Amino acid sequence: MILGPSNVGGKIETSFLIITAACVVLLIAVTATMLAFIWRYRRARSPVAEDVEEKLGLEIVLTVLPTVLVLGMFYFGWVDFDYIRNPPKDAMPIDVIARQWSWSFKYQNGRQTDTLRVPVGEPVKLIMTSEDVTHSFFIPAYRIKEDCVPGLKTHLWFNADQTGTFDIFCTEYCGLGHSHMRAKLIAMPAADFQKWYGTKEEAEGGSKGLELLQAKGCLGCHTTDGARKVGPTFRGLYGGKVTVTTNAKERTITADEAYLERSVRDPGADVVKGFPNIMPKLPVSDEELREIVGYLETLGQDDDHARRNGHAAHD
Ligand SMILES: [Cu+2]
Repeated sequence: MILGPSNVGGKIETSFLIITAACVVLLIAVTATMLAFIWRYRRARSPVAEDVEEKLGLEIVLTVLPTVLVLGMFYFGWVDFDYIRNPPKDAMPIDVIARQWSWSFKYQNGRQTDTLRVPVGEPVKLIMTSEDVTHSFFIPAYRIKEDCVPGLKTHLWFNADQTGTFDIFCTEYCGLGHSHMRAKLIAMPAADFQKWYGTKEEAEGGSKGLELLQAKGCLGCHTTDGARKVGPTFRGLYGGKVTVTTNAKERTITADEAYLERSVRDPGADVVKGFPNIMPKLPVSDEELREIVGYLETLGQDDDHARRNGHAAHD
């Protein structure tokens, strides 16, 4: 049994290696036999074809051996598949919500984040669905992958064996922002996890607005630090000038409260120059929208960032 960063990863790795080893042995055996036959039955030595007599013993061996081999592969595959498909009863459930183009993770106590945090050494069950199109949840390091389908609940489970940060990808092409649909899995020592899980720690600056941006998955496409992603950064957005396309006409407007609210409620109304019109409409209540816009205002105006972001400069 190979040890990986998760229990499941090690099992898949073991099955994979057993099957690969069987294939290598077969390849060598078949190739060696073929070469021996080429030599043994070369024309110079056997110019005339001989009648080949039926050899029952050989036929039985050639039937039984591959059957045993294939059933052996099936056995290893099935046992691990069964293990991987059936989470233990005490596994901690976490809801995974996929949407264009971000992931949300919702814990039993109502906590919602854009980073999947799990305790090492405890089984975790992911209950997954999608809000729009079909996505696929993939943790390469753990060798697990499952589709997220709208209207359907699918699941995965694992037990993190080691602490660490691992990539999460969407592996089902789901639209223009697909390649940005990434998240992180953080496997933490159980005590640290309990501390994080138990305290309703406030996000940077104690902002409810930032928490909402994380929970709604906005930060999958936008940043708060000035970096450009699929969408414009929020840093320096408020109060600055933005060049947008409205009804196929380009215009420069001030990013005020009304603009920010409209951009959330009706993302296609004013599309920022240099960015594709791909933002989905997210379910946001009026109160949540106020919190979000209030937080965006604190990120304030900053010409430098604004210019880098493709916004019109002030001069
Ligand atoms: Cu996706």
